[in-house]
Amino acid sequence: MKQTSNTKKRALLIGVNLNNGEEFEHSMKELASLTKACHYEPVGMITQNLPAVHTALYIGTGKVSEVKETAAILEADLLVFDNTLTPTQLRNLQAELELPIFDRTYLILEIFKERARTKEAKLQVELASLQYMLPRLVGMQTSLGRQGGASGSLSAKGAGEKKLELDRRYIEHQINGLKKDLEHISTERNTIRKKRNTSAIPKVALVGYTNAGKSTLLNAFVDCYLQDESKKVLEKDMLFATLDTTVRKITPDAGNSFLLTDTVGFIDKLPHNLIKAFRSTLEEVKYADLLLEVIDFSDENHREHMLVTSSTLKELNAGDIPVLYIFNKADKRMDAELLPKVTENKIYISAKKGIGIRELAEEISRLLFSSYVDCTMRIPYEEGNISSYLLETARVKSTDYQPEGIFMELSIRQPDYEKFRDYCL
Ligand SMILES: Nc1nc2c(ncn2[C@@H]2O[C@H](COP(=O)(O)OP(=O)(O)OP(=O)(O)O)[C@@H](O)[C@H]2O)c(=O)[nH]1
Ligand SMILES: [Mg+2]
Repeated sequence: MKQTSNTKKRALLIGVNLNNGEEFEHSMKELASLTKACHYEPVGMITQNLPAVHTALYIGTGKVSEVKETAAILEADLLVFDNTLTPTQLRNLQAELELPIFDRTYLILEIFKERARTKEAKLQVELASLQYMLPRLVGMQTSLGRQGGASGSLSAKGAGEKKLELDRRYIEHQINGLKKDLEHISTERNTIRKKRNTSAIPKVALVGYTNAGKSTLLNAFVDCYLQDESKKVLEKDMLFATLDTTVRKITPDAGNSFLLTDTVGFIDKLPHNLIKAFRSTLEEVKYADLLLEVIDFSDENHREHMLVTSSTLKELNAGDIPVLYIFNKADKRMDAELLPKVTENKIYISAKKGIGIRELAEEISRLLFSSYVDCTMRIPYEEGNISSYLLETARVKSTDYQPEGIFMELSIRQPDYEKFRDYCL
């Protein structure tokens, strides 16, 4: 899909404005970003105000010829529609407009396809695109047929239909195979997660709209507390830079470790198939003790982005997990000396400049470890597993190795205190 700038395919963007709101303008801007992320060049935009989309054509009948003329004038190579086209709309439009037609979902799938790195992410994207393709085979075939200059004879048509049926069966077979592979990976992931659960280190997940700065924040934590460049992840000014889940153990101070997970970003109208396909990756979110919702505070649409994030979280059954709101990129809107700013459940930081990372870690610790109990325990040497568990999960203020056992001055989570209170002095 990669092309050099002078050979980039030219895309004409088409949108239907249903509520005359500002939202539409933002959504068209986002469509242009998605188009660019697919390495196409947006060369023009046609919009139409309608009370409802046209069932058969998406845009109004009269608008179709305007699109045709404009595409010719602008020498467009392809057309990009702002919303998911139904299979019927795609087929009808394809018959009227003799250019390749893409929609928002298709672009997102293409970007995911290009960015997927791990085996699991690749399978997930493959599954989502086959599911998208299956009901649209007819529309896609028409376009292929036209490009190939197929004859309109009856026999040719019969052969086409046969091929279509074979394609359909083949794709269904592929879909089933992919689902099985993914289930298998998901079982493995559960085993790993269970192992992690027994270590009782609280889990914190970074969530939020794509490009908000989640990966940059993970890297800022690595800079601050791990100082190991190899533990860093990709951060980049593009939509969907991250598709794979990464987990890092962060230890701001003794005993206060937590596991920090970076996840795939959300977007408005994220194709449903993709959410389903990425469900196992995003399960990390469901099992988190705390969510860090990263918001691009410098983006004028950040409020809409927050709504999208909260509805996506609900869809992932993660709507009840406590959230700490992180207004990131605050360096673009506020004076540096005013940062970081911490309020009730909000914190204003700059992940890129490393401003507010320690304050954020304190907030995380407060939220995760506030139900801690201070005590002193004597752990016999034969209970080595308990002492190592405590060293890993509790705040250990001092350890003293005496003949009768290890004396530990601790700040320990309430449930662990109940569990080990027999060892308390
Ligand atoms: N000015 C400024 N830029 C930032 C800040 N944090 C992140 N960025 C930039 O925002 C862009 C996106 O950052 P990422 O960390 O890749 O965003 P993400 O949320 O992981 O995005 P996806 O993985 O695509 O969902 C990068 O170009 C970062 O350099 C910040 O605090 N200030
Ligand atoms: Mg990222």
